Amino acid sequence: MKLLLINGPNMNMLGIRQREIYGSDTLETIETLTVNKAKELGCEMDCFQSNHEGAIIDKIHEAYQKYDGIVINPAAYTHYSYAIADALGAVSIPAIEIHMSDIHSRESFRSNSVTLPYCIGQVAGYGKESYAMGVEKLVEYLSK
Ligand code: CA2
Repeated sequence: MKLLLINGPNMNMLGIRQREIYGSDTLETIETLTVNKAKELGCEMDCFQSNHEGAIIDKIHEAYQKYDGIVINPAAYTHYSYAIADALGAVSIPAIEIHMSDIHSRESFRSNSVTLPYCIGQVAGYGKESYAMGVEKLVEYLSK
């Protein structure tokens, strides 16, 4: 199985700023941990991060007929990007939504996800572990 990991805006700043919320690991470390989890489960994984909505949409479109599943942390786009939500809906690739922080116990605007209806589920609040948990759930779903 081929999986794609997508991280949204500001995730390239992980480990550099706001370590009290998101921890001290860099995006590179998190990508490596996630790819290793995918390998453990017999899957290949490519990684992509962008601060631009259109670039994320283009990547989701490119994933059509190329990847079996998507692990996505849309970051702040989670809360308002109907365009990313539509892209996930358009390709119909099983996707799982990841958040490092518990978006349900932070500012009220963070608790709503417009992308979740186009995902098989959400893992939030377990820091970098959210990613590995998400890969497990996605592979379990794809193996059914
Ligand atoms: O908890 C998550 O994973 C989030 O998706 C992270 C997003 C936030 O907008 C979502 O509500 C929840 C923020 C991305 C990271 O932003 C940083 C900002 C400064 C330093 C490091 C990361």
